[in-house]
Amino acid sequence: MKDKLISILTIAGSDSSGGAGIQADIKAADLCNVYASSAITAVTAQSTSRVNRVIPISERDLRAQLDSIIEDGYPDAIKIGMTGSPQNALAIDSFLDKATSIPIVIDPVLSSTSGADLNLQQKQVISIYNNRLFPKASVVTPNLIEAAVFLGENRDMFLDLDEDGITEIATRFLKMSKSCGVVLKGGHLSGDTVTDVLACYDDNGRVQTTKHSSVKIDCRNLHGSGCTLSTLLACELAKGSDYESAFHKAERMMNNIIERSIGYEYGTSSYGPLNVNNYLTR
Ligand code: PXL
Repeated sequence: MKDKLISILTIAGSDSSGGAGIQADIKAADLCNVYASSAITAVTAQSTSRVNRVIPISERDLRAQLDSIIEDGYPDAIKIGMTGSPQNALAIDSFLDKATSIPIVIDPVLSSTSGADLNLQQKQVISIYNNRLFPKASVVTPNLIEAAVFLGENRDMFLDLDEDGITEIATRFLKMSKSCGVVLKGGHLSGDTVTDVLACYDDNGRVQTTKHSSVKIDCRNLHGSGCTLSTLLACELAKGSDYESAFHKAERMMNNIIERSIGYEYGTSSYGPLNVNNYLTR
Protein backbone atom coordinates (compact mmCIF):
# COMPACT_ATOMS: atom_id res chain seq x y z
CA MET A 1 0.00 0.00 0.00
CA LYS A 2 1.49 3.34 -1.06
CA ASP A 3 1.13 6.56 0.93
CA LYS A 4 -0.67 9.39 -0.79
CA LEU A 5 1.40 12.59 -0.80
CA ILE A 6 -0.24 15.52 0.91
CA SER A 7 -0.26 18.33 -1.63
CA ILE A 8 -1.01 22.00 -2.06
CA LEU A 9 -1.51 23.99 -5.23
CA THR A 10 0.08 27.43 -5.27
CA ILE A 11 -1.37 29.93 -7.76
CA ALA A 12 1.11 32.81 -7.74
CA GLY A 13 3.71 34.86 -9.58
CA SER A 14 7.31 33.90 -10.31
CA ASP A 15 10.00 36.00 -8.61
CA SER A 16 13.18 35.79 -10.69
CA SER A 17 15.28 36.76 -7.66
CA GLY A 18 14.13 33.53 -6.02
CA GLY A 19 12.97 35.10 -2.76
CA ALA A 20 9.18 35.44 -2.96
CA GLY A 21 6.24 34.17 -5.02
CA ILE A 22 6.15 30.64 -6.41
CA GLN A 23 9.82 30.07 -5.53
CA ALA A 24 9.20 30.84 -1.84
CA ASP A 25 6.00 28.80 -1.82
CA ILE A 26 7.63 25.64 -3.14
CA LYS A 27 10.49 25.92 -0.63
CA ALA A 28 8.01 26.43 2.23
CA ALA A 29 5.89 23.44 1.16
CA ASP A 30 9.00 21.30 0.94
CA LEU A 31 9.92 22.30 4.48
CA CYS A 32 6.52 20.96 5.59
CA ASN A 33 7.01 17.70 3.62
CA VAL A 34 4.10 18.72 1.41
CA TYR A 35 4.10 18.32 -2.38
CA ALA A 36 3.45 21.52 -4.36
CA SER A 37 1.95 21.89 -7.81
CA SER A 38 2.01 25.43 -9.19
CA ALA A 39 0.13 27.63 -11.64
CA ILE A 40 2.00 30.79 -12.58
CA THR A 41 -0.08 33.98 -12.89
CA ALA A 42 2.76 36.33 -13.88
CA VAL A 43 6.47 36.39 -14.44
CA THR A 44 8.29 39.16 -12.62
CA ALA A 45 11.75 40.31 -13.64
CA GLN A 46 13.29 41.45 -10.37
CA SER A 47 16.44 41.48 -8.30
CA THR A 48 16.60 41.64 -4.52
CA SER A 49 16.47 45.47 -4.83
CA ARG A 50 13.84 46.23 -7.45
CA VAL A 51 11.08 44.98 -9.71
CA ASN A 52 12.00 45.69 -13.34
CA ARG A 53 9.05 44.14 -15.15
CA VAL A 54 5.75 42.43 -14.38
CA ILE A 55 4.53 40.22 -17.21
CA PRO A 56 1.10 38.69 -16.51
CA ILE A 57 0.43 35.28 -18.04
CA SER A 58 -2.64 35.30 -20.31
CA GLU A 59 -5.88 34.16 -18.74
CA ARG A 60 -6.03 31.32 -21.25
CA ASP A 61 -2.60 30.04 -20.27
CA LEU A 62 -3.41 30.32 -16.56
CA ARG A 63 -6.61 28.30 -17.10
CA ALA A 64 -4.62 25.70 -19.07
CA GLN A 65 -2.22 25.26 -16.14
CA LEU A 66 -5.07 24.93 -13.64
CA ASP A 67 -6.95 22.42 -15.81
CA SER A 68 -3.76 20.37 -16.32
CA ILE A 69 -3.01 20.28 -12.60
CA ILE A 70 -6.41 18.86 -11.72
CA GLU A 71 -6.02 16.08 -14.30
CA ASP A 72 -3.92 14.53 -11.49
CA GLY A 73 -6.61 15.23 -8.89
CA TYR A 74 -7.37 18.03 -6.49
CA PRO A 75 -4.80 19.27 -3.96
CA ASP A 76 -5.41 19.14 -0.21
CA ALA A 77 -5.26 22.95 0.00
CA ILE A 78 -4.86 25.91 -2.35
CA LYS A 79 -2.71 28.96 -1.74
CA ILE A 80 -3.26 32.06 -3.88
CA GLY A 81 -0.62 34.79 -4.11
CA MET A 82 -0.18 37.53 -6.72
CA THR A 83 -2.90 37.36 -9.42
CA GLY A 84 -1.22 39.75 -11.89
CA SER A 85 -4.34 41.06 -13.64
CA PRO A 86 -8.14 41.32 -13.27
CA GLN A 87 -8.55 38.67 -15.98
CA ASN A 88 -6.40 36.23 -14.03
CA ALA A 89 -8.18 37.06 -10.78
CA LEU A 90 -11.47 36.16 -12.50
CA ALA A 91 -9.99 32.93 -13.93
CA ILE A 92 -8.94 31.96 -10.39
CA ASP A 93 -12.42 32.82 -9.14
CA SER A 94 -14.08 30.42 -11.59
CA PHE A 95 -11.48 27.72 -10.83
CA LEU A 96 -12.35 28.00 -7.11
CA ASP A 97 -15.99 27.16 -7.93
CA LYS A 98 -14.75 23.66 -8.83
CA ALA A 99 -12.61 23.36 -5.71
CA THR A 100 -15.29 23.48 -3.05
CA SER A 101 -14.49 22.09 0.41
CA ILE A 102 -10.70 22.44 -0.05
CA PRO A 103 -9.02 24.91 2.36
CA ILE A 104 -8.11 28.08 0.46
CA VAL A 105 -5.51 30.57 1.73
CA ILE A 106 -5.44 33.93 -0.05
CA ASP A 107 -2.43 36.21 0.35
CA PRO A 108 -3.77 39.41 -1.25
CA VAL A 109 -0.48 40.61 -2.70
CA LEU A 110 -0.60 44.17 -4.03
CA SER A 111 3.03 45.29 -4.05
CA SER A 112 6.54 43.93 -3.65
CA THR A 113 8.72 44.39 -0.55
CA SER A 114 10.43 47.22 -2.47
CA GLY A 115 7.04 48.94 -3.01
CA ALA A 116 6.32 48.23 -6.72
CA ASP A 117 2.71 47.46 -7.82
CA LEU A 118 2.48 43.80 -8.78
CA ASN A 119 -0.87 43.82 -10.61
CA LEU A 120 -2.07 45.43 -13.82
CA GLN A 121 -5.22 47.49 -13.16
CA GLN A 122 -4.77 47.24 -9.42
CA LYS A 123 -8.15 48.90 -8.63
CA GLN A 124 -10.06 46.23 -10.52
CA VAL A 125 -8.01 43.47 -8.90
CA ILE A 126 -8.88 44.93 -5.47
CA SER A 127 -12.58 44.88 -6.24
CA ILE A 128 -12.41 41.25 -7.46
CA TYR A 129 -10.68 40.30 -4.20
CA ASN A 130 -13.38 42.04 -2.16
CA ASN A 131 -16.40 40.84 -4.07
CA ARG A 132 -15.45 37.42 -5.33
CA LEU A 133 -12.26 35.88 -3.94
CA PHE A 134 -12.32 36.77 -0.23
CA PRO A 135 -15.80 35.27 0.36
CA LYS A 136 -14.42 31.93 -0.93
CA ALA A 137 -11.36 31.95 1.34
CA SER A 138 -10.72 29.87 4.43
CA VAL A 139 -8.05 32.34 5.51
CA VAL A 140 -6.97 35.70 4.03
CA THR A 141 -3.49 36.88 5.09
CA PRO A 142 -3.10 40.65 4.53
CA ASN A 143 -0.29 42.67 6.01
CA LEU A 144 -1.20 45.98 7.65
CA ILE A 145 -0.58 47.99 4.49
CA GLU A 146 -2.81 45.73 2.40
CA ALA A 147 -5.45 45.76 5.14
CA ALA A 148 -5.46 49.58 5.06
CA VAL A 149 -6.00 49.53 1.27
CA PHE A 150 -8.83 46.98 1.42
CA LEU A 151 -10.52 48.76 4.33
CA GLY A 152 -10.06 52.17 2.68
CA GLU A 153 -8.08 53.54 5.64
CA ASN A 154 -4.93 55.61 6.02
CA ARG A 155 -1.96 53.23 6.31
CA ASP A 156 0.07 55.44 8.66
CA MET A 157 -2.60 55.11 11.34
CA PHE A 158 -2.27 51.33 11.19
CA LEU A 159 1.47 51.23 11.85
CA ASP A 160 1.21 52.52 15.44
CA LEU A 161 -1.52 50.15 16.58
CA ASP A 162 -1.24 48.27 19.89
CA GLU A 163 -2.38 44.66 20.36
CA ASP A 164 -6.02 45.65 20.95
CA GLY A 165 -5.93 47.89 17.91
CA ILE A 166 -4.60 45.20 15.58
CA THR A 167 -7.13 42.69 16.95
CA GLU A 168 -9.91 45.17 16.16
CA ILE A 169 -8.65 45.63 12.59
CA ALA A 170 -8.42 41.84 12.09
CA THR A 171 -12.05 41.53 13.21
CA ARG A 172 -13.13 44.36 10.88
CA PHE A 173 -11.28 42.72 7.99
CA LEU A 174 -12.93 39.37 8.75
CA LYS A 175 -16.41 40.91 8.61
CA MET A 176 -15.68 43.05 5.55
CA SER A 177 -14.11 40.20 3.58
CA LYS A 178 -16.84 37.62 4.33
CA SER A 179 -14.06 35.02 4.49
CA CYS A 180 -13.97 32.30 7.18
CA GLY A 181 -10.72 33.53 8.72
CA VAL A 182 -8.11 36.28 8.63
CA VAL A 183 -4.47 36.34 9.69
CA LEU A 184 -3.49 40.00 9.93
CA LYS A 185 0.31 40.31 9.80
CA GLY A 186 1.79 42.99 12.03
CA GLY A 187 5.33 42.96 10.64
CA HIS A 188 5.10 46.66 9.68
CA LEU A 189 4.23 47.78 13.24
CA SER A 190 6.50 50.54 14.48
CA GLY A 191 7.24 49.17 18.02
CA ASP A 192 9.62 46.45 19.25
CA THR A 193 6.96 43.74 19.19
CA VAL A 194 5.38 42.09 16.17
CA THR A 195 1.83 40.85 16.69
CA ASP A 196 -0.03 38.73 14.15
CA VAL A 197 -3.73 38.07 14.83
CA LEU A 198 -5.99 35.24 13.69
CA ALA A 199 -9.68 36.17 13.59
CA CYS A 200 -12.23 33.48 12.74
CA TYR A 201 -15.65 32.22 13.90
CA ASP A 202 -16.39 29.75 16.67
CA ASP A 203 -19.06 27.04 16.38
CA ASN A 204 -21.71 29.53 17.46
CA GLY A 205 -20.76 32.01 14.75
CA ARG A 206 -19.06 34.38 17.19
CA VAL A 207 -15.78 36.03 16.21
CA GLN A 208 -12.84 34.63 18.11
CA THR A 209 -9.33 36.07 17.99
CA THR A 210 -5.93 34.64 18.86
CA LYS A 211 -2.66 36.49 18.72
CA HIS A 212 0.97 35.55 18.30
CA SER A 213 3.41 38.17 19.56
CA SER A 214 7.17 38.07 19.33
CA VAL A 215 10.02 40.49 19.86
CA LYS A 216 10.90 42.10 16.51
CA ILE A 217 13.95 40.25 15.23
CA ASP A 218 16.66 42.53 13.81
CA CYS A 219 16.82 40.76 10.48
CA ARG A 220 16.77 42.19 6.98
CA ASN A 221 16.15 38.90 5.18
CA LEU A 222 12.40 39.32 4.96
CA HIS A 223 11.77 39.26 1.20
CA GLY A 224 9.28 36.45 0.73
CA SER A 225 8.15 36.24 4.36
CA GLY A 226 4.48 36.92 3.51
CA CYS A 227 4.44 34.23 0.80
CA THR A 228 6.17 31.80 3.16
CA LEU A 229 3.75 32.32 6.05
CA SER A 230 0.66 31.86 3.87
CA THR A 231 2.11 28.68 2.36
CA LEU A 232 2.99 27.27 5.79
CA LEU A 233 -0.62 27.92 6.81
CA ALA A 234 -1.93 26.23 3.65
CA CYS A 235 0.29 23.19 4.32
CA GLU A 236 -0.94 22.86 7.90
CA LEU A 237 -4.56 23.14 6.73
CA ALA A 238 -3.79 20.54 4.02
CA LYS A 239 -2.68 18.19 6.82
CA GLY A 240 -6.07 18.65 8.50
CA SER A 241 -5.20 21.12 11.29
CA ASP A 242 -7.85 23.54 12.49
CA TYR A 243 -7.28 27.28 11.96
CA GLU A 244 -5.91 27.92 15.42
CA SER A 245 -3.34 25.12 15.44
CA ALA A 246 -2.34 25.88 11.84
CA PHE A 247 -1.83 29.53 12.82
CA HIS A 248 0.34 28.76 15.86
CA LYS A 249 2.40 26.14 14.02
CA ALA A 250 3.02 28.44 11.03
CA GLU A 251 3.92 31.35 13.33
CA ARG A 252 6.42 29.26 15.32
CA MET A 253 8.04 28.03 12.10
CA MET A 254 8.27 31.61 10.79
CA ASN A 255 10.03 32.78 13.96
CA ASN A 256 12.55 29.96 13.64
CA ILE A 257 13.14 30.61 9.94
CA ILE A 258 13.66 34.36 10.46
CA GLU A 259 15.98 33.86 13.44
CA ARG A 260 18.08 31.33 11.58
CA SER A 261 18.47 33.54 8.50
CA ILE A 262 20.25 36.27 10.50
CA GLY A 263 23.77 35.07 9.75
CA TYR A 264 23.31 34.93 5.97
CA GLU A 265 23.24 37.44 3.14
CA TYR A 266 22.44 37.28 -0.55
CA GLY A 267 22.27 39.94 -3.26
CA THR A 268 22.96 43.66 -3.44
CA SER A 269 19.92 45.04 -1.64
CA SER A 270 19.83 45.81 2.06
CA TYR A 271 16.91 43.38 2.04
CA GLY A 272 17.71 39.76 1.39
CA PRO A 273 15.50 36.74 0.84
CA LEU A 274 14.23 34.58 3.61
CA ASN A 275 15.67 31.18 2.84
CA VAL A 276 13.62 28.58 4.61
CA ASN A 277 16.19 25.82 4.38
CA ASN A 278 18.49 27.67 6.76
CA TYR A 279 16.02 26.32 9.25
CA LEU A 280 17.08 22.77 8.60
CA THR A 281 20.75 22.98 7.83
CA ARG A 282 22.15 25.32 10.46
O1 PXL B 1 6.05 39.31 -1.42
C1 PXL B 1 5.10 39.56 -2.35
C2 PXL B 1 5.39 38.94 -3.68
C3 PXL B 1 4.55 37.99 -4.16
N1 PXL B 1 4.72 37.40 -5.36
C4 PXL B 1 5.74 37.73 -6.15
C5 PXL B 1 6.62 38.67 -5.73
C6 PXL B 1 6.47 39.31 -4.47
C7 PXL B 1 7.41 40.30 -4.02
O2 PXL B 1 8.37 40.65 -4.63
O3 PXL B 1 7.65 38.98 -6.52
C8 PXL B 1 5.91 37.07 -7.46
